[in-house]
Amino acid sequence: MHGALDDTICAIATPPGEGGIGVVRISGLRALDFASHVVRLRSGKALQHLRTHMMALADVCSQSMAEHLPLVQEPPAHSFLDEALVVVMKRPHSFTGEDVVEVQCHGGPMILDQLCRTLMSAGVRLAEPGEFTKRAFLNGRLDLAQAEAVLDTIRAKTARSLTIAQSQRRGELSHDVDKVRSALVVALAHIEAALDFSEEDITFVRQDELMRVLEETGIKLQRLVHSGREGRVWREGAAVAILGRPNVGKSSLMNALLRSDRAIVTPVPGTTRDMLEEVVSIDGIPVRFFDTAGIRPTDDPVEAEGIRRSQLAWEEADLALILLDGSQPLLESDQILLAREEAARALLVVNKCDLPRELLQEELTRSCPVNAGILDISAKTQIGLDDLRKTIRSRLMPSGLESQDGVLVTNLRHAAAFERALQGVEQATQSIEAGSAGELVAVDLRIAADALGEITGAITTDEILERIFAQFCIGK
Ligand SMILES: Nc1nc2c(ncn2[C@@H]2O[C@H](COP(=O)(O)OP(=O)(O)OP(=O)(O)O)[C@@H](O)[C@H]2O)c(=O)[nH]1
Ligand SMILES: [Mg+2]
Repeated sequence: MHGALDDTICAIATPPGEGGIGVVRISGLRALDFASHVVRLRSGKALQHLRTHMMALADVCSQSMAEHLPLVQEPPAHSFLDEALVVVMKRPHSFTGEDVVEVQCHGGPMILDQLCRTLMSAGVRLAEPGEFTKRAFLNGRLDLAQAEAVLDTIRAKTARSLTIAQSQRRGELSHDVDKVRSALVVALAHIEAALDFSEEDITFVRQDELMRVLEETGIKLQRLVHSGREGRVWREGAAVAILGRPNVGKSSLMNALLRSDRAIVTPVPGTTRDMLEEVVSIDGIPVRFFDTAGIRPTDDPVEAEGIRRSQLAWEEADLALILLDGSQPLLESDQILLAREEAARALLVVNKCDLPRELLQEELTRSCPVNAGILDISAKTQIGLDDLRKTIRSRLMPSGLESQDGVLVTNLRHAAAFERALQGVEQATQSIEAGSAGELVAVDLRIAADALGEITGAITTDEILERIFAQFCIGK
């Protein structure tokens, strides 16, 4: 549970470990007061008198200084912790909307830890994960979708994911949601007014006008729902498993995609035993590639465990690449893989096309699952890798929606809410067409408007908030 808003919180805002600089962040009603316990400005000024958003040099102490200690007096030598730059951001012009003090010390875990401990002994509470961002939301600095985008911004793995996260953090998604929601709320108000005054002969909204509004919102929601089906990939990335019998060149392909010698490659079949996982940007999509152990019958328990993991990776992957060796005829171990049900959704990749071809086309077509795409590559000479990247991308993003204008839905919670909103609008449209009572139409429109309200947090519950902010790191 997050504490009340009237207490003051602190946390180390920089990642754990050693660094050039480490930042401790303090936020709350008494942030300046508490910070004065540990921070002594070199200028001799009181922290309260420091101009907002201006840096100042200070000494930081590991012992809470008594409040009556004159400002000009040096802190006792034994309690000197570090030299720091301090910035005060006065409410409401701070990230949280509260008074915030950030102390930039040297990035040593000992310094940062002791600084936080001293603040805590003075009465500051250690922040919970995401609590700074949660306060920004509760104080109206960000809506919920923007707050979630703060996390996406931090976690973005490719430039494109970052651009999308930043546009959501700036509020572009929220803006669209608010527009659609207010159209629905206005329609709802008219319907409800008509219900209240049903005795009197007043028309509050013409049916064709109502249908027009519902049609327009339906189209907008449909686009958002569609983008949400693929949007998860921008935010979380997609998993692509490289599968095949031993020695076909899986590890070589992994290395070629990574442009580094990450995986061990040898001419010995059964080289890879453990699964390797690395993220590569495929035209802006963060793709996690899995290099797996070659699948074949084996008595070796280590290899067997590797093969078991390969199969798990296949089941969990968004896309599987089945690699074949073009310089050899199709073997039984290849055929076993191709015959699997999941192979129908895989992409067949024939490797080693720099060598003379021994894999017969008719043999391949015979064993190949229907509709499977086939690509020729050479992991060694990089032939066909660009085509492979393009094909992977279009398999992961078949709609091409991301190349169009307009915001993208990348968060599963938002996607689910848009689906509910769309269902509500469709249901309401059907009710009107069927000539159902206004009450029924109103119920469906209310469901749709509330679902949209959950995205921006206009409507929310503690449970939703807790679930969202628990995903954040401490200090954010
Ligand atoms: N000529 C040629 N040789 C390749 C190519 N790709 C891989 N090889 C060779 O094939 C052998 C096996 O490559 P790996 O990448 O280790 O194959 P693997 O599928 O990971 O093998 P396991 O880990 O044993 O399952 C090595 O000797 C590679 O140099 C290619 O495109 N052309
Ligand atoms: Mg390998």
